[in-house]
Amino acid sequence: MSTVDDVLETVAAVAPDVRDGLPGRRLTEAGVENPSGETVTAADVHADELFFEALGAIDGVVEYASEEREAVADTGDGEPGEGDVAVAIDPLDGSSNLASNNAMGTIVGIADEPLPAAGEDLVAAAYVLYGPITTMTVAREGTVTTYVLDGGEMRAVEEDVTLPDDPVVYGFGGRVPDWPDAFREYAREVESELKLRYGGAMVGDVNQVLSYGGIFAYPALSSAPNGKLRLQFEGAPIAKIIEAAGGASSDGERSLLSVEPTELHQRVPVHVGSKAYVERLEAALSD
Ligand code: AFP
Repeated sequence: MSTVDDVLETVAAVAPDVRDGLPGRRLTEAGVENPSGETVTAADVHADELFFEALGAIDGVVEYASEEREAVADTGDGEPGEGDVAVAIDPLDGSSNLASNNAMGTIVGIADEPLPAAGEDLVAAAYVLYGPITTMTVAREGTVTTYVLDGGEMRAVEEDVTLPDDPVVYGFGGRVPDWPDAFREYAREVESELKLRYGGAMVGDVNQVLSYGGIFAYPALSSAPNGKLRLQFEGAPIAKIIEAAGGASSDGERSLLSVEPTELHQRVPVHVGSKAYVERLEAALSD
């Protein structure tokens, strides 16, 4: 079994423990901020500790980086060798949804280069969706597979997942007054064509786009030109999955997989979904 297989099976095995730890941490803040300056919940910390302990123990996982940790953690496996990987993880994406009992997720990027890695260096990416059913969607070797996690075991339920041809939903983060004019005009067009689906956790919103077709964006904001989402822990792994499913991604100008990594917690405007809507977005922003 490859190190990539080990990582994916370990994420699946840990996911039930993350889910089981949610009820007791529903309204508990950890009293600290993460490197992005966001309030960290006790559930964030718990998930990060579970994943670090399990993933760091895998032979071949030489680096572990998390949205909740300042720096890359060396897992003590020495210099990267053939087949070794670096793992970048958002342990609990959408943790502010816990208080309102809405969907959350875990996002994982698996790279064969040191972190921060470019999206093109991801050999696999996955997200776990803690929804009515706990599922895991994985992109590797150019194809996407969705699994149901039965007691931490991966059971494939959909192979070669692709975005539907006819887009149906959209979800845009940020506040309308904070959107740059060009994005606001684009959004007005999209709103007249698709149905709004925005739940506040990227994994849940992206899974709607993967299931029904359409576009998810957390765009550049007037107050935050690089948007809110992190390239390493959200943008690049999700782009890997959506592009492998026949969709497209963009930071407004180029695929998120082509964005140059400059630092571990760098933010990036994120637009992912059906190719036609991503192409229209890039045209709208280039005018
Ligand atoms: P939290 O993890 O703090 O809940 O943020 C979730 C997230 O990073 C991403 O999953 C969502 O798409 C986005 O932020 C939601 O941001 P808004 O709360 O500004 O809509």
